[in-house]
Amino acid sequence: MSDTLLIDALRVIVGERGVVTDPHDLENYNVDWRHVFKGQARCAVLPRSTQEVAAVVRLCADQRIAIVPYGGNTGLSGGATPDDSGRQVVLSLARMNAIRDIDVLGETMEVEAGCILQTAQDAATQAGLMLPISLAAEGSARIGGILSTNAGGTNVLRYGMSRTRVLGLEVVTAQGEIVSGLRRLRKDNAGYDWKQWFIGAEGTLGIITAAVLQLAPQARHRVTALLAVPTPDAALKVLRAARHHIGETLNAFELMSGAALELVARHQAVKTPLASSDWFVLVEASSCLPGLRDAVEALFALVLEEGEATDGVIAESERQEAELWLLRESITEAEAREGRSLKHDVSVPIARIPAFLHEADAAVAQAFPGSRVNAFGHAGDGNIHYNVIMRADADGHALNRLVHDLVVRQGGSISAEHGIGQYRVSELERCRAAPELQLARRIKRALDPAGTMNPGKVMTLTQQAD
Ligand code: 2HG
Ligand code: ZN
Repeated sequence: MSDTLLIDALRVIVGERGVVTDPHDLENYNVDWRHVFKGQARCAVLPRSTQEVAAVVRLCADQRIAIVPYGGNTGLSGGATPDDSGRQVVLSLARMNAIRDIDVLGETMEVEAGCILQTAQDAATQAGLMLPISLAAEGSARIGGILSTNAGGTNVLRYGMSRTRVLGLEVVTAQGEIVSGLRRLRKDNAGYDWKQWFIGAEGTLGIITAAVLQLAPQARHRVTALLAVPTPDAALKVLRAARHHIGETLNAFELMSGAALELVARHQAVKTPLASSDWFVLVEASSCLPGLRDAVEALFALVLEEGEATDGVIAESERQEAELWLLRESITEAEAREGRSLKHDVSVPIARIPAFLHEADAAVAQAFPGSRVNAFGHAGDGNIHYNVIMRADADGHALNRLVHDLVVRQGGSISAEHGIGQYRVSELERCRAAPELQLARRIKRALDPAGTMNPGKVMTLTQQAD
């Protein structure tokens, strides 16, 4: 099918304004926000309804045209960036952004894939509830992308990954059929839980068009605090004490190196209220019941007395809370301004974080002299962003292999929350055992036999052995 015929056919489905072909406008779809991944889309198409998504997918499936689903373009693994063939069609969900329904008693929200996370959070708050998915990119990330990548964020410790929020899902399959399972049930054991196949599949099996999300009661009493800790080991002792003393109220337990906060001070002019330290921990806890602040103060007195923390501050106002979070949420931007950095979004069993950091720091310093480690992350979940700032000519693949080998040795994962996208395909295939990879390929072939759904992401299909 010629470009002109394809564009005309797409316009019939989604309307004149729903197809982007202008090279300047296509740039948004060709490049990820960090400008690390670049491709060339044939065009971008923006359907307004699930029926339109299905019609676009059917047209492309007929013509064997590959589709790259696209949310808020906030990913860090290139999952929404087309290849450079100029043949792939980017399908953006941006015009499907309705919040269809909020059920206050059942604590659920039915929402379309293109809704921005923050909009969905605000709607839940207005209804007297909360949507407990929280991440730095929440002002731009869209629900479909969040679910397709099973995004993590800062309160996974308490509320789980995005997957755990999903009660029901509506998808368009690779063949262009609409499968709707928009049930708002907490209990639904009727056969295979097929929605899990699409959550975290990064658009390689079909397109998520809407979801029913499980909301949570608002935890109105909130305490946010920053602690200086001497070592990652001490940070874990604080974590253990926090889990023991304030238990399920702990939303977030974020570890940040002193070096990470120096980057933030340099590039974002945001400074920590505490004296310099090798490590810091940002803690947030919340509860429906009063008395939390006293419990957190008692906890802090304890860890300061034991020497597990050396200094600390508890936010006194919402403004101060926001200032403490700004430190944490500015790290990614600050790192991007510092120069070339290679990201390692790794997880290890929590107890092994100190050993991993120790081994990785030594190995990286030895193999890549002059590189600088920017380590921070969701220590309460065992997830460390072990990013390395290095010279433009340094061998990034060798660095990735070195870090990932150490992760695997500690029983960890080479992607905790950012997904595989196009960035980690070869590393996943190197680090995961063959039976796991074969199982994944079998699912891919069953659901997308023509291989038109986001090809080249998550896995390659060249090994046809199984
Ligand atoms: C975060 O935790 C994000 O802030 C981004 O997952 C991490 O920049 C990164 O590596
Ligand atoms: Zn993160």
